[in-house]
Amino acid sequence: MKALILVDIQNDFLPGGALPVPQGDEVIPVANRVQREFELIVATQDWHPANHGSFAACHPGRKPGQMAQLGGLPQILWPTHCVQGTDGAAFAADLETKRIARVFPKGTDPEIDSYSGFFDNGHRKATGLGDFLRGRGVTDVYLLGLATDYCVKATALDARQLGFTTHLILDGCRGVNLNPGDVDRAVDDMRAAGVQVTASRALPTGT
Ligand code: VGL
Ligand code: ZN
Repeated sequence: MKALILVDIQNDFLPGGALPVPQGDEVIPVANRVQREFELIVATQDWHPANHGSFAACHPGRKPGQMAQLGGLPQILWPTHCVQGTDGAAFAADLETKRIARVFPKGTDPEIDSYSGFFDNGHRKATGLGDFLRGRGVTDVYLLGLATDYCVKATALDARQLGFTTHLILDGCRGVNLNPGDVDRAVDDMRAAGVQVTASRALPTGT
C-alpha cells in the first residue's frame, strides 16, 4: 500500500507569502495531478502559535536568517509564518484538498520547531503520522511539497528511519536555498539515506 504526503503547501510558502519559497506555486499543479494515482493522501500543515520560538520577532534584536537556540537545538530564525488560523497558514487556494484523509499539524509547541511531519526537531514527540500510515498498511510513501531543504527533507528522512520505502517526487518540490546549493545538498542527503528520487511522470498507477 502506498500513500502520498503533501508537505506544507500553504500560502505563506508561496510567492507573496511571509516565507516565500521561490517558484513554490509550481508544486500545486503537480500535487493535484499525482493525487489521481493514490488511494491514500495525507497532508502536513506548518501550524505555529503567534509566539513560536522559530520566529525572529520572538527574539529581540534578531533578524530572520540568523541562528538562535530553541528547545536546546540550533534554530534558524524565520519571518513570522503559518500562524494558526491565518490565511498564510491555509492550504494554497488552488490545491485540491477534497481527498486528503487527514491533516497533520506541526510546529504547535512554541518551544520547539518541527520540520518533519512525523516528529519535532528533537524527536521528542510524534505527530501521529507514522502510526496513522502503519495502521493503514502503508509500506511506501511518496512526498512532494515545500520546502525541499527543510520540511520535505526532514519528513523524508524520518519516513526512511521509520522503515517506509520513501520516494521523493522531485518535480513536485521547491526549496528555500537560503545558501546557494542547499536544495541540491538536501536531495543528496535524502539519496544517501536511501530515499528514492523520482519524477511525477514516472509514478506507478493504481494502489
Ligand atoms: C518550513 C521553514 C520554517 C517548511 C517550515 O515547510 O519547509 N521551513 N517552517
Ligand atoms: Zn515553520
